[in-house]
Amino acid sequence: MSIYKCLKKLYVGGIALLSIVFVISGCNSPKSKIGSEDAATDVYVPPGKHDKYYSFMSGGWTGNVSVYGIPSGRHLYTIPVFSQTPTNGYGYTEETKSMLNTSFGFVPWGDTHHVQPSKTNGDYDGRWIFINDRNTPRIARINLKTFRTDEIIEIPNTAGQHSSAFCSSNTEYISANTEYSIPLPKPLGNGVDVPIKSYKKNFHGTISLIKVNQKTGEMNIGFQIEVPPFDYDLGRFGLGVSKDWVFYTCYNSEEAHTLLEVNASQKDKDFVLAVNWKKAEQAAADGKGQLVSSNYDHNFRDPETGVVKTEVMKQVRVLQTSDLKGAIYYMPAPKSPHGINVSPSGEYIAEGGKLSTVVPVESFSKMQNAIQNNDTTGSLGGIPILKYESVLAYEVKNAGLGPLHVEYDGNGHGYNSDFISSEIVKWDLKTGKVLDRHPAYYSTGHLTVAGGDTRHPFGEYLIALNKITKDRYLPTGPEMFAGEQLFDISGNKMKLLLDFPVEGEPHNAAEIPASLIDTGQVKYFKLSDNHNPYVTRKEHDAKVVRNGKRVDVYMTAIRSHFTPDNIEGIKVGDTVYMHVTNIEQEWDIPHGFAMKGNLNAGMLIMPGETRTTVWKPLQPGVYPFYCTDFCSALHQEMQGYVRVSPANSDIKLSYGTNKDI
Ligand code: RUQ
Ligand code: CUA
Repeated sequence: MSIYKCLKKLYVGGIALLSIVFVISGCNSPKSKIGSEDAATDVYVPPGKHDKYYSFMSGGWTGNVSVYGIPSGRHLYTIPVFSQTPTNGYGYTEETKSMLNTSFGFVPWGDTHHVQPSKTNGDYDGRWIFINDRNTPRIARINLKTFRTDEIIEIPNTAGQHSSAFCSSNTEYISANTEYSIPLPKPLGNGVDVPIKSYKKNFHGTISLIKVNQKTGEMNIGFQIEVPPFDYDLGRFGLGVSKDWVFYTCYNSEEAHTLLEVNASQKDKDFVLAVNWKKAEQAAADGKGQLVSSNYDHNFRDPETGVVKTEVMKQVRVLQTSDLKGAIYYMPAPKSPHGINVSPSGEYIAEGGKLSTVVPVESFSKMQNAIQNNDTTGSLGGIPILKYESVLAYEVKNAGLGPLHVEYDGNGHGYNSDFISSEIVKWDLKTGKVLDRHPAYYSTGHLTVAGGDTRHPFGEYLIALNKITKDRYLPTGPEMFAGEQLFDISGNKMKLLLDFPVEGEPHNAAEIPASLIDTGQVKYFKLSDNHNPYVTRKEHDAKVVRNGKRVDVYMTAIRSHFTPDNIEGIKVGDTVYMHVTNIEQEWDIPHGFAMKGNLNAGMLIMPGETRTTVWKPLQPGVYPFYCTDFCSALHQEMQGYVRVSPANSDIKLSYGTNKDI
């Protein structure tokens, strides 16, 4: 486009700043970054080639985790976590549904916020992903060998569990918390049935530290800490020098319980809560605090049978702040801080100021000095408050409007996202001097740098996780996917490479190098290792067994038939368990199973595995079932029939494949 046309377009184009930016970008000026053409080659991953990183994104209200390839932005997979997922039957089949048990009952949905990869020495180790459910306080552990949820633990005495699921440097603990303080049962509080207006007196916050078994990854609640009724928003463990500490932002130190947008935004400063988890762990080990009866469910995939089991838990150890002398502090932070992120060395702790125009950055060494010198201004709920000036390293000025989150590139830079001014701002980690800024479209929540919360960030790419998509894609009615933007941050200036829409509302994401994950993948399950109680390893062993009104169908699936595929003698009033074993022993040959009239999702069965669906036929008839996955050229032929007779019929149970029954 000529300069003349370009200028003319500027006049005709738009008045708003944004449209000017768009138009300039269309002029192919050499400095143009937005949508520049060479960006295409930067994100191009040729057919048959793999991406360099896996990006794990929380799915927000999808309740799941979605997996993208970076830099291409390809959607690789969705990992079912807290939501029943009809795509493969997770949460519907007998083997998986217990994963969604809670002390409230079966909860088929979740609100995932923070994806956290497991770490060794402060760096990702490619073993597990942890993720929280904010609404029904739970933490899940995903196995990165199978991309499956292996475990979910509920967190009692907690509500609005937002600042999780972050992990310590060697994945010793995952931390969880209360964002929405609540009344607690006796003896922790005055009971749970109290007037809302008695908030200040009767409501409490809690912090939970969940211990992770280093070999198996299994989680159990180590201990909880009762804290004042503020809203604990986000958290991070320290790294390097600060690795024994965990930090949380909190707002609503006003202790408001209604119209929070006004009433929780009164004070100029709220807090960062800092806890020395090593010392707290010691206090719990020394028997400090009390064992409090609390109901919560612990669901895990039995490693032997592959079937999910629920363990009903009854008590938890709760520490009071008085048990944690010298191990718990508040540090003031400007007005309602949101994100909190620790730099790779562990020295800098930055908060998203949210309602403040600066990003405050605390210094861990100054904090230690302030503790030594008892440099405090009073205390709250037994927690000493360190002086702001004594712990502050610097404030990043001109950090944009509505700063929410910070990540680091490992080359001495911090980056913050801005919700209101829609931009990414890059600054010098030693001084806080702003070095670069780039618009984002629109309203960025989290941002993620590859490895940006580890000891050794990979840098290279930054992704802005934008809340508002508006005009970025073809419209899809009132509801649209959220949009992510990929930046190249390897040079002095950030360069926008790619927009890609993503499922749900990804709150945060983590990029793990493919090489840490792709070599260890499980490709199919060995049939000889299948110890599901209803496994059928050979067609010859397929059978149908009646026990009163319960009928168990032991069925096999292999290209391209089921055994048995004709069944008679089922009656109205029966409960029929269809146990289907996929006896293939090859990668990427699933079979599906769906049954007409079954009030349940279909299921996808991986090679070597058994899955069970329960069917209660309500009317006599002949019901076809079929394979839902196009598994071979004869996939259409992979079907069968079940005859259902009236309750009082005397048709005998019979079954078979390739014979008249
Ligand atoms: S957040 S609202 Cu991580 Cu900024 Cu959940
Ligand atoms: Cu098996 Cu289609």
